[in-house]
Amino acid sequence: SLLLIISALYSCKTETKKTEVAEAKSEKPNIIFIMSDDHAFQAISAYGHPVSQLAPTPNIDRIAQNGMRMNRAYVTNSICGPSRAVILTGKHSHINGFRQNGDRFDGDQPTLPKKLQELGYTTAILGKWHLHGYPQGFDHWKIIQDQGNYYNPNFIEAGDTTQIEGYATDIITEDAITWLDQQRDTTKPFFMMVHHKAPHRNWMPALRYANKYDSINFPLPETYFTDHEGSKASKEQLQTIYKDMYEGHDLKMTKKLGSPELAHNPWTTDFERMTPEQRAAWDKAYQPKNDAFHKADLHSKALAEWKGQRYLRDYMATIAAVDEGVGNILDYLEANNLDENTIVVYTSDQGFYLGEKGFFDKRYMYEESYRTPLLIQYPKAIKAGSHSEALVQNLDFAQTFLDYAEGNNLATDMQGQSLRPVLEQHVEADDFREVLYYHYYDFPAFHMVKKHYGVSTKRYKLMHFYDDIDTWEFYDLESDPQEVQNKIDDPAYANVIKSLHKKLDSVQEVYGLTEKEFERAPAERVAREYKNFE
Ligand code: SGN
Ligand code: CA
Repeated sequence: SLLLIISALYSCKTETKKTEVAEAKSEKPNIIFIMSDDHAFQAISAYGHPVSQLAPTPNIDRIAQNGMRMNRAYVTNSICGPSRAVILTGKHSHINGFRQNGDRFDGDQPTLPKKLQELGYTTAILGKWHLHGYPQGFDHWKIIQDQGNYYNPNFIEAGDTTQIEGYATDIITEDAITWLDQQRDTTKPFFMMVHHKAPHRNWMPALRYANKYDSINFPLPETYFTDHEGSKASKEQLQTIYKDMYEGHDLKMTKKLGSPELAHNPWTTDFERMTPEQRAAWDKAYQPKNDAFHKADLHSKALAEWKGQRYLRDYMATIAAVDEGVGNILDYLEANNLDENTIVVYTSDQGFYLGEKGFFDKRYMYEESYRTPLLIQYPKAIKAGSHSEALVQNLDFAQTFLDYAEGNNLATDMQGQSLRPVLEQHVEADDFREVLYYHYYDFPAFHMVKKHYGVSTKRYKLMHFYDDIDTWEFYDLESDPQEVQNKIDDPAYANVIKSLHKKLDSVQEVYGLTEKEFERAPAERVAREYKNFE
């Protein structure tokens, strides 16, 4: 670059030279990776799903307008900690060692932020971490403790835990902007991970949004009352909205008319952490709607539908603050002329159910939880308003960022692919990748979704559920996008299924799966866990 030439010509050992070289270096793009927790693509208006059209996300959509919307982005393992470990390492769970929530991340292994530091980046992470242990490879970090709480959460910074008064989403956004504006080393390109707690369970909106969607009737999915015919693995879960949500904790229902006292609320801390003022404002927002519910005296199907509606209203209202925070970050970049040279990503650690098949939560390899939103802007290289149908995965982030940071040579043992050819439209979507591999291990655990693995192509999906079960499922997404017709025994698909089995064997070999990855949990433990959740 010109600056490098000038500094080479003069090659004087002064302060000026240092800054010039640093500025030349900082032509490497900055990277802002914004990831929310459990944000369904159905809840981002850029994706066009009917639910999101009633609760739009105009700021998150700006990233799609400025850049690319990826319509077929997936995770390798639809659960929090594992997804984060995959993103940090560019390696599948069985290689990075973090297979399920509660595992401990081996922070000594090579990671994306460490490699970016080697390439001259300054790095930061703000918000949810959930990998246990402290972050490595970050010049600055301030993480929410464990799962965190919406109100007055604990944060850990430089080893000290402090409770901070305020709303988690707002605090994380503010911390991100403070780092950008006042704390980062401005002589270096930066990599910042902004990891929201929202819209994770138990979906507590900011007070200013507590009534935002009260008058909206969100459409409940056609499959809301499915009986899971053809899928034993779907029958035997504990994540059905109208069966498994806790009335107080999740649905904020009260015990009786006229009282603010919450119904079943096993984890009291979420509400106990509120200040008296916050709690009073909360009750003011919720009591009228809870009283109206008591008066309506709903039962069976009507009650189940009411629960779905309450869930969607809270979930979408929780996202309102996330959207606002994304807007603040984009505004900051634009106001400070940082937008042109910054890659901004918006994604989630996995997808989420908004009542499809009656579900909340995630974990399954079915589309709603397997697929994740992915919007990327980088005005220098990505065409505004573009979109892609390429099969991409959270496994690909590390290599993508290293590619843009000119660090391809540092990515050799990673297992993804740089998305650069897709983002810059140098490759046809169909030529980018043919199959994706998925593997979920978190059983027995919350919601009791069975262990499973599988492969998917653009059109087909083959899955094997194992542990206290041994069943295969196969779906044709073209004729059955809701994945309610398991065609594993349909002779019309015999050849397709055979070829998917071959693909499965070959990706498992390529990715280095061993026998150990298919181990079952001891039967007594499985039985005990089912009992715990009864
Ligand atoms: C908590 C939630 C579960 C959720 C897990 C994992 N219960 O335990 O519903 O599946 O987190 O979520 S809660 O009521 O305590 O929030 S993850 O995103 O961290 O993987
Ligand atoms: Ca999550």
